[in-house]
Amino acid sequence: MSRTGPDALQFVTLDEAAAMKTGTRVTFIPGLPALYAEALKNICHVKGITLVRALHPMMGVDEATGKDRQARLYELTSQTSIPTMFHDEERPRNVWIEQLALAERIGAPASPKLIPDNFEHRAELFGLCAVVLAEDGLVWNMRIMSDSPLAQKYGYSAQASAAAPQKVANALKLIDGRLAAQEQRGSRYLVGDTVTAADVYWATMSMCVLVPPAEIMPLTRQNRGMLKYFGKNGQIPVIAEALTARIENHQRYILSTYCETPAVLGGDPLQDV
Ligand SMILES: N[C@@H](CCC(=O)N[C@@H](CS)C(=O)NCC(=O)O)C(=O)O
Repeated sequence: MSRTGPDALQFVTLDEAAAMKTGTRVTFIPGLPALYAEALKNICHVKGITLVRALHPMMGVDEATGKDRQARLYELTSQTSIPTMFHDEERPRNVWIEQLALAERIGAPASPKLIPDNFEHRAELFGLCAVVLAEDGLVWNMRIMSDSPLAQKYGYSAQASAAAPQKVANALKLIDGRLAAQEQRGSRYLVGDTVTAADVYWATMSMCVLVPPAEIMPLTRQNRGMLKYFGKNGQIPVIAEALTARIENHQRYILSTYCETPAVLGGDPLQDV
């Protein structure tokens, strides 16, 4: 077990998580709302799934041992991205679409259905989620807007980077248009008349261009740089132009109504904003 303070949230190690034979375990970085991990946590929250939080090893080489810090994670999952999800003795799930299917299956019987039965709605849901979460989607393009070790993993080049803000804006326009059409029908949700995975994923991932207030996303020593960076993304002119009050209202509504708020992050909370 690892703790960062006397009352801090507990995280088991990756090895402990992998060795457990029952329960749902998801990897996180304490204090940091890594977007896909944060979104999966919110999905599990809506589904009434109790999570054991495990430590996700950071990229890079351990100074003491000279070894790749993610070697064990790679051994267990054949990849290194955050989050990985273990459930009972099933194979680990590393990709959002599989994690969502698992959460839907193991969620509490009375919890909202996040993947609609209606196939037209389902097609809309997975289309919207892919525009936000899949390769060349909104988050992917947000990551390559500037160069970094993470951006390099996602195909950073000067050309791809220059095209990224417009792609982010195009995704925002799609979401806004969708919300407007739904509003006309009298629905506050992206698909149909009830909350779905599209709302939960979008509301969480949209933080990368629209930072919610501290009542929703508290500040930590670990996340302040990231939140500042997210805030600056939202000020890039083409993105700022596409960020509507409708998008903001939907984000706040979904996060504060359905998700874990204020977000519980572990790490070192900061009082000052
Ligand atoms: N594997 C996830 C995506 C999660 C993801 O892209 N995580 C990034 C951080 S935002 C990451 O950990 N990348 C480093 C790596 O792949 O090693 C999925 O496709 O659902």
